[in-house]
Amino acid sequence: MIVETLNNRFAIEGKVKFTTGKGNLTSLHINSKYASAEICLYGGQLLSYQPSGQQDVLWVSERSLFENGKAIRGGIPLCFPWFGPHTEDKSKPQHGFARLQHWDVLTVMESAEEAVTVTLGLKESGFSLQLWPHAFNAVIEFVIGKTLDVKLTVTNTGSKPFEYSDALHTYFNISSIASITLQGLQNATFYDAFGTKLKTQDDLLLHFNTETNRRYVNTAIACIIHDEAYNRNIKVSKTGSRVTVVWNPGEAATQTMADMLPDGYKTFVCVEPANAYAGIDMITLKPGEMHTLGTLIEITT
Ligand code: TA6
Repeated sequence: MIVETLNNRFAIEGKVKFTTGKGNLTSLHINSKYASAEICLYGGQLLSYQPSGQQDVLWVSERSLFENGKAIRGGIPLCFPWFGPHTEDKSKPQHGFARLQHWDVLTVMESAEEAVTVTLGLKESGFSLQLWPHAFNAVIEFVIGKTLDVKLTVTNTGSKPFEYSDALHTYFNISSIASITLQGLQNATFYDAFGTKLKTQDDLLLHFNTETNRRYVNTAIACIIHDEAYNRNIKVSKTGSRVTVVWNPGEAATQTMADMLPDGYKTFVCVEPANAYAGIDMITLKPGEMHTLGTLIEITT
């Protein structure tokens, strides 16, 4: 749908408007009482969430591509219907196809708490069916207010059961990877990247001195990013998720990524509510069933 039509249907004077952004992709800009935000319809991807008086909570790479068929590096990429590489066919896109598709705007509403709620939808298409032969209805809901509430709900609209994994692959904007810490995963068990050996985190706080790529399993509790230089803590709660992925590529791996500046790794950390482990934490839906993966992001100083 063209920007003018979207504005005619969904714009709210002074609060919500659609524009054509980088790479000719359509973006939705929100200015609610307590925060501003930008959502790109390509990928259904939240690119910015900035509570008043704060640095942006989300990080987007200065070198990110904004191009059909390529993932946007930053914000909250939606990983669905698989997380990471496809288990059987490595030629299929990493992290699934949801972040490579244009999502439809379903609703834009202002709520009594002076937040703005936006829902976007994605259904099976010729493109998706080639990659994953299932009928589905995915809805991503963003509530932009004093806090940020994000929910990805997937319904099986087909006639046979399917299995999928998903993640809200959130890139948090931080002052410096060397000085932040992450709390909430003490005693949790994790796999290093795609490793098969289960380890336990003994420490209360996770520090980032090198490339970090951990999948914590069977953990449902909130994580807190402590960022002294930005004078804030970011609390990341979640629902419908048993895996938390924590990722920062560190210096060496960043040099191999064309869509990142050489020092890009220094100013973000990914903390990702997920159901992401093939064979352990997949979601199975029978026809008509649905599942919601959610995260609530709050600044606590
Ligand atoms: O969430 C961590 C991870 O799965 C890493 O293995 C790393 O590759 C990252 O996601 C980014 O993936 P992307 O396909 O966006 O480059």
